[in-house]
Amino acid sequence: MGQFRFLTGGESHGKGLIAIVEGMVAALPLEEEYINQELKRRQQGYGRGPRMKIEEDKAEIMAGVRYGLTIGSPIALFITNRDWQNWQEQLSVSPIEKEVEPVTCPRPGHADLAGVSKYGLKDIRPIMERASARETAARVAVGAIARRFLEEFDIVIRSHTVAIGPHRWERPKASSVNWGQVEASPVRCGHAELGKAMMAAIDEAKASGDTLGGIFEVIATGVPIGLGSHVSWDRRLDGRIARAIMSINAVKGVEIGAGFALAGLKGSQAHDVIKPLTRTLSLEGRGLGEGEGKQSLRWRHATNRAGGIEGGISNSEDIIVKAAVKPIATLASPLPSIDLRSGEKTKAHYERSDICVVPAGGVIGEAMLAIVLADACLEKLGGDNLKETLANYRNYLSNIS
Ligand code: EPS
Repeated sequence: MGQFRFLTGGESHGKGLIAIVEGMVAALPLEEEYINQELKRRQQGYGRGPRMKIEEDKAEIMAGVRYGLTIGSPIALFITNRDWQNWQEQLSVSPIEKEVEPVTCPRPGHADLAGVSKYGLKDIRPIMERASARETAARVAVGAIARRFLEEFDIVIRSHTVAIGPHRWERPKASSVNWGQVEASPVRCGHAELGKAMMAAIDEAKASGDTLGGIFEVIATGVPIGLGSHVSWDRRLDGRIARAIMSINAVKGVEIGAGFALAGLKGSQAHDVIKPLTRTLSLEGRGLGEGEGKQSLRWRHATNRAGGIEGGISNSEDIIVKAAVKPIATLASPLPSIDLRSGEKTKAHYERSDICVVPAGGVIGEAMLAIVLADACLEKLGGDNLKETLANYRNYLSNIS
């Protein structure tokens, strides 16, 4: 674990966001435009606030790439916050003369109260700036690098909205998602009628000064058998995925495969029966040599309630992860709170905010899943150069029984 690592820095209204990514192999084709497409997807979604009209997220690659190829050294990214222009006093790096009004009325459900208490601050501003989901732009940029790497292994990661507020799409099976429709839907929902109902619910919430949560699902296809391990708790792939998805702002629940529903089934109903079926995994066309990199698996699971992971190890079925997103904590009709200066009852702080972030959440979930899978692939396969990693994969495939 930890072959592919990253850190982000940056406040929501500061100069910008940075990310430093370590552990990516050399010779991976990578261009800013590829990352920027993912950043654009994250900015969309019905229910975002006015901030997204100000920003046009673009990542500048500051290090680690030469002539369109990674060079194996840390990749440094910078995303400008356009809105910083309007926040230079509140977010000034240097001390300033002028008195800036502190934020002192914590929003229930946000990091505000626990944050100021923990860090010994009187002003909530530094807490809210870093707790803001603006930080996820940096994660999506990192996730794009992981996604680009996974493409070389034919691993594809997608997401869609399962629920917003009371409207939930109970989809029969993974193959019934129309991904083109999802990408075209303002709420990233593959069911047209429900998508409209979700949008109407967002309008309603907005009109009453409220916010809405929901559920997004992330699906990874083409994941080879054998990522993660049963041998130690912190190597289990499901645990690593759950942590990564749970770390996304506003996520309060993570489910893998049939998850909570499995708790109510008998063993004979819950598990995915193994049946004989020959499938071919292929790495052809990667410059590894004529006819090389093909391997047949002689079985598959009849169902996929396990969500592609058994015993903490990927089992070559689709990895399916759902996340429950709470309604965001900044309400235009604020909840009761106290003023930290006086201890008196008041209303929570309100600043411009989003109404619903579930569609964006799915894109962020894709990024986090890509990061975990890239890390697990690098751990399994090693290599310092893409060709070496692919050759190791070919060798691994040819040794699977
Ligand atoms: C956020 C509040 C809003 C969101 C922001 C997250 O920002 P602002 O107060 O500037 O309008 O738009 O999300 C983003 C900026 C983003 O890029 O996702 C919050 O309080 O968490």
